Amino acid sequence: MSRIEKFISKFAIEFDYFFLKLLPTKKYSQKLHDAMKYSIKVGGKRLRPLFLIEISKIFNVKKIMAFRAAAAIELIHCYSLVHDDLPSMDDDSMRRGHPTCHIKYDEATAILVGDAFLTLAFEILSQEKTHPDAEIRCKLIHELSRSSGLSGMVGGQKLDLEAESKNLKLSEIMNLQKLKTGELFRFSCVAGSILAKKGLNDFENLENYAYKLGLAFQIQDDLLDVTGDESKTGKKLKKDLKRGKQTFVSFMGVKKAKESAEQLIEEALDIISKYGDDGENLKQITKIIINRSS
Ligand code: GRG
Repeated sequence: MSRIEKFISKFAIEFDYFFLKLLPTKKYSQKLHDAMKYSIKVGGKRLRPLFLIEISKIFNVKKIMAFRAAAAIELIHCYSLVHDDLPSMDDDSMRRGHPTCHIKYDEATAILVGDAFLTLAFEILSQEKTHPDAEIRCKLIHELSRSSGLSGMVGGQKLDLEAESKNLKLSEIMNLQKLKTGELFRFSCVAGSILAKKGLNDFENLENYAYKLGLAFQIQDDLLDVTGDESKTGKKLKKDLKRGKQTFVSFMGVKKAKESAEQLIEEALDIISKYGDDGENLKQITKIIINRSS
């Protein structure tokens, strides 16, 4: 394992300890509580929290504030995966190397796990511990709802479901992926600047960085779907291929897709070079996006 890989897996352990403690202790339903814990404990790379926290470090944001905003984005991500795996969506039985939530429990429980994660994310952002300034909390809530809702991930998911029966242009695939995947990365990348009360310049810079990162991440995901190893990704591969779904790889081929992802990462690195030495760790993490195998 490289230094940065060790750093990332150590981060995931520290983050998960904090993350699990944010789950409400009052158990209205033992089964729902267990299913929520299960969906978190099966793991995940925690990339969205990692980017949020590393960018927050550049702006000297208090650790507790960055961790709480990071928990909010990871809750949205976890909700989206639980719902995406449902029979009415992607119909998957394995995720992160374990049975999906609706297989382990049942469909109704999985729907409620997603709903509970989604709402808990906003509850966390609305609390004073996230930031003493109500205007900042409100801005975080605004940006997270934008990223996760109709003009973000939910909108992208619907376009993706409809894409199975359509012949999309490359620009349409890019737009779909920008919404479905890129928007959550957008929140991860701008949250630190909001918490630190930075101006529009940093916000837009980081937004631009996030879109490049998100696109490179999605291209790598498409590449892994074709060339990856199921024992490493922890999920079924070659699904897009079997369904005849258009992806960056089906459009450009493996070689061009790889080159595009590398180009996007170069451009992303260029954007954050303005943070100098403070952004060194972030640079290393940015490169991991296209070097990952899971
Ligand atoms: C159900 C509203 C709704 C949205 C679902 C996230 C999503 C939208 C669908 C999941 C399927 C998919 C391939 C999404 C693209 C983004 C992606 C590759 C998610 C997986 O993210 P990782 O690799 O997962 O960060 P881990 O398990 O490491 O957290």
